[in-house]
Amino acid sequence: MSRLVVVSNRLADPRKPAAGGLAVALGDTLSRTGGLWFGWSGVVSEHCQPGECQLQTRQAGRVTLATVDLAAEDHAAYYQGYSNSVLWPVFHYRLDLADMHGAYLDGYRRVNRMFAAKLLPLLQDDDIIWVHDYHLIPLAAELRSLGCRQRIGFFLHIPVPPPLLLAALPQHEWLMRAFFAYDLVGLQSEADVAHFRRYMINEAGAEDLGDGRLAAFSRELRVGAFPIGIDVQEFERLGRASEAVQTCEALRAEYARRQLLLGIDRLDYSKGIPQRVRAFRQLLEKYPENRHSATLIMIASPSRDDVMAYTDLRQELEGLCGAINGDYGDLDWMPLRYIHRIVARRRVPGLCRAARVGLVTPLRDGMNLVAKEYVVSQDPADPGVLVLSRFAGAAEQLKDALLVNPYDRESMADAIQTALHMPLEERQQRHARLLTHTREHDVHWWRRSFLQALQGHEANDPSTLFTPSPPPGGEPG
Ligand code: ADQ
Repeated sequence: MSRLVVVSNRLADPRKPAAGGLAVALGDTLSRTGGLWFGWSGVVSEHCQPGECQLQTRQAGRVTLATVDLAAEDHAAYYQGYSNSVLWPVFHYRLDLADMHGAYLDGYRRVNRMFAAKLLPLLQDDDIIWVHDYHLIPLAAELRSLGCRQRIGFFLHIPVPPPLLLAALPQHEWLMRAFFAYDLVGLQSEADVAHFRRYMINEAGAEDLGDGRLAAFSRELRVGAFPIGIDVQEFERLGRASEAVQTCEALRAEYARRQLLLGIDRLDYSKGIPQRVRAFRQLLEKYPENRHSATLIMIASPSRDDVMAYTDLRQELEGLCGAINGDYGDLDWMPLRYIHRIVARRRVPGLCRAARVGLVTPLRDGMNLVAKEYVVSQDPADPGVLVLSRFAGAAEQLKDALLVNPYDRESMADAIQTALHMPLEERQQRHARLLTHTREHDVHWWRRSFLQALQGHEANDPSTLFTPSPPPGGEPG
């Protein structure tokens, strides 16, 4: 059995309970094969030069964790810059928020090159390498240029926008060509696959070989949808534990006369949080019977505070929340509780179970795991209703949710009204179908299907080793 090597921007000790579903799922396989997990340590170091930080390794059971610090300049250009101020907004269709700063690309490429150079000596001949997410798109190209011949798969956790939006990226040819250094590219949804294929065929001149296979730059690539799931069993276990049960009971007691609605997100502009507050305001305006009853709890964890677009979002949201409570609140009822904090993972199932309506309404999302966590947390005998944006990857799978357009305040308010008043039998039927799908397509199913596809993929002829092209503007330092 081949050893698995996982590469991601951040890594987690898979033995620690706080690591979460993805880390646990990857950790399972890593532990079985005695694997290696490589990535950034999370440390911004003053002791190394850009592109030249030291490798550190430590054991976590049978898994080797190999990490590299980042110099401050690299952190600013690779992580905050190109990854989070260019790729994140563009891939979430927000060209208006992209900060196309030339120096960011230099740092992005420098860090990917450094990672490739540090990782290469750790690799064994029959390793299977699985690279994760937008921070590391050019990693395989850099590895190949150093002579790496192992199979390499890539999974993108965020959406792929339509070709014309991708083409707005100044270095799109360079970036997209780098995908051909992989053997398999996994995306979250069929919509993402369609966009990716159309870009490669129309903009990069790739040949469509059918069956998800594309040929270009003397290489063959397979692309497919592998929608990520949650660790259902682990989440159910959490839901039965005392902290989740107490959280649910305390909320139900406090809000005995109310109907709770819940939103849990990272505070990110892709999550459609202000739009959700506006739709809730519209609900109170249009359906006044919900006043003194419907209460929205919104827990938005701090995220990327040092990127400008996030500071603006926070201010906008605080204004909206203050206004709704000021305009509609009463001595014995506040319509909205906004909490700008991360809540302990152990409490999340209890929060979800107490909520009659789960509001998952991103403007664009690769998948959105909160939608699946909400489904799994419900009491099947008296389940709540999931209101889900049609623009979340999860909407392709969770068709029994109430699907909404988060840009349309009026129809979203109507959907919330429907959710609040949905008869028990319909709630049960919808929930049963959502639960079956979420169970069958859990995180272990996702990991197995991706790795089977990667292992089954006919490897590219090693003599056609991919050579990365320099980005426009010449070789970065
Ligand atoms: P994210 O955008 O981070 O991930 P998402 O899928 O929404 O996220 O998952 C977030 C996780 O963090 C969930 O497990 C949720 O419970 C937890 N969480 C969020 N806010 C929290 C809070 N305030 N307190 C406590 N816990 C909180 C990216 C992509 C997604 C994709 C995932 C996985 O953007 O589209 O689903 O990767 O591929």
